[in-house]
Amino acid sequence: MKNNLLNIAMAFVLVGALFTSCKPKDSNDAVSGNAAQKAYVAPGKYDEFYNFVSGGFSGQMAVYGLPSGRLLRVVPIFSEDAQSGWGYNEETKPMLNTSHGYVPWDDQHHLNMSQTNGEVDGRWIFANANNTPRIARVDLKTFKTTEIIELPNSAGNHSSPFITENTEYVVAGTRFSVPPDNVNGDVPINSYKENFKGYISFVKVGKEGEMDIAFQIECPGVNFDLSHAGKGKSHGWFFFSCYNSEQANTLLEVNASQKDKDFIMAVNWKKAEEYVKAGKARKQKVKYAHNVYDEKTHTAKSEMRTEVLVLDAKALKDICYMIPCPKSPHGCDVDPTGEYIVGSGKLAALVPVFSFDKIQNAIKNKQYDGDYEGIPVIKYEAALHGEVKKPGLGPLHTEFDGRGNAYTTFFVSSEVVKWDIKTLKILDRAPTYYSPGHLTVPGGDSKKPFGKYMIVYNKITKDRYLPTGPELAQSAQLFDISGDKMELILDFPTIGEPHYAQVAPADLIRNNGQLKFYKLEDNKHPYVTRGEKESKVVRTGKRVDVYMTCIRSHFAPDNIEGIKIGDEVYFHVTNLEQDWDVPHGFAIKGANNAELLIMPGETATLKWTPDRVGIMPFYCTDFCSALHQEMQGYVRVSPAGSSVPITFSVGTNFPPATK
Ligand code: K7E
Ligand code: CUA
Repeated sequence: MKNNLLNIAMAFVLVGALFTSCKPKDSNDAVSGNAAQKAYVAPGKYDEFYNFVSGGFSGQMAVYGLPSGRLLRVVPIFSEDAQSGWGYNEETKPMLNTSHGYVPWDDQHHLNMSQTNGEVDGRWIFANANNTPRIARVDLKTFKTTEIIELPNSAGNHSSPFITENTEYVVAGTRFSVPPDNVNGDVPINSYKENFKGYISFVKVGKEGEMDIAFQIECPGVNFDLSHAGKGKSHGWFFFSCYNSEQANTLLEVNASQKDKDFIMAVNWKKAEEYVKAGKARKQKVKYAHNVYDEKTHTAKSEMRTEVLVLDAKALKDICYMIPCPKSPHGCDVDPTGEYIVGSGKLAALVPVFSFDKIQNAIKNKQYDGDYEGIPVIKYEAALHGEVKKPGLGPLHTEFDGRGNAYTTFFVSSEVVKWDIKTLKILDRAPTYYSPGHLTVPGGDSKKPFGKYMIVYNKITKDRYLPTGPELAQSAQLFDISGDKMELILDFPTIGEPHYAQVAPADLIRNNGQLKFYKLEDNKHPYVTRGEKESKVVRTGKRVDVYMTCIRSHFAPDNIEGIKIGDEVYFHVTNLEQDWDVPHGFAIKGANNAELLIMPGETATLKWTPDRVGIMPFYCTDFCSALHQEMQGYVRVSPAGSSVPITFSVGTNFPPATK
């Protein structure tokens, strides 16, 4: 009992330390003389790298240029977007559909770029939704979210989405263990040990990027936190950090910090594949959404799926192995060779590095310390390559530069520590401002890191920027890591709260067939209007479809009469431009879902329910030409039951159809 209290007290001290990270010394003179030059990209010049940064609680992804830190674009993934109309227009609403209905805002932590032979290939970025578990795929030709798949049997999709070296799978582990979807979940919360399970999902990625849940593995109830795929020699394996091996269901800050060691779970997914092939998976009834955006119809479709294949880790015995890892591991990172697996225990005073070869040997020789809920536990020493001693406080994440060095963030001591993967010697320390979470080296979690830069994403900004009320911008910090010492060269503010990020050479993305506009002749939208002559207004009962076009600098039609109170009006606006960088906007007074932004060759639909009699103007919201301000029109709204017929025109100052 006394011991227990002491433990609890200790845990509070440690947890307290987590909240009150300290300000590093020398916080003002950390920038050297030529830093500005190193981060400077002259006007009109391109950056060297694209930096894709998760938006955390904003649900978005931000795209920056490096080394300048210039913000290039914000891409809505698990969010509506008051810039592109994502989630507001009729076409994209299905993208945010889930088995819980429409979810317009989620929490997005990790991005992972598609890889070929373990190298980033610039085709797609995958993103996790943490809260309502989903994985999204962003097409890097269009910078648009083109697919979202929901994950059943999951809650808090945090250790996600990490991909295998040829993008065979995008993999996800549940943070919250919960009763599986197909059983009665109406159970006491304190029956955690008995009823709660941790599912990990293997989502197959097809040639065109299309996602499909291949199988799930049912594991003991713990919190899966982060993961990374094996690569090279460890290709075929996946590694997940897990905490709460105590299986607590309340006051986790104390109760899940009791044990000296939690686990890294090693998963032999090649073996799991074999079991699935051999029919060892059971079919489970579930319900999850699969949403696909079709570039030809410019329209998303959402369908519900009802079944997954589930493997039982406990029954199969040789697909999952637990490796003890000190104190609530967070980051789980695999070095470029695939030999070393770094576990970062948030409350640990050292950073353990495991060896893939040793893990394999330990499995072969059954060097186990019993089992955890039926999963073999490999002896710590048998799996360990070594420990980084006295590295700092609160280790979170590690990236690699491809030259044998690892870089780990320390949340509590607010620093990045560079160390040698083989010798485990600490080589350098750099203070960060303040409390870093993730960090990224270009290609830093692939087989071939590009080195050169490291970007640290901080949780707390405090005095780094001009104050902006209670909420301050989050911050990224760019370091030059080409020399022996890490050198801070730039601070830049970020969107939302940045977690993991990916970096790719600019040319890889620029030359991947970037789309400049949609070809009008390929537009298969059911309400496309390919030319002004085809524009029309069609009434079907109370529904009115407006087939509208826009081109510099007018809409067709731009005068519409015969709309009545009680109508539902759909403006299907096709942008006829066939040129790069000429979007048009569309806004009509009183529209409850705001506006449209329509790319060249695209069709987008705004639903409008007029609420009053009168003349309602509409106009283009995107400055498109010198006569942009002339790009406008009128809709006449008459009372319900009015006999004003539908008429529409452009270029005719016509006399009113009726008085
Ligand atoms: Cu460390 Cu959600 Cu990846 Cu953030 S997690 S920091
Ligand atoms: Cu079209 Cu402004």
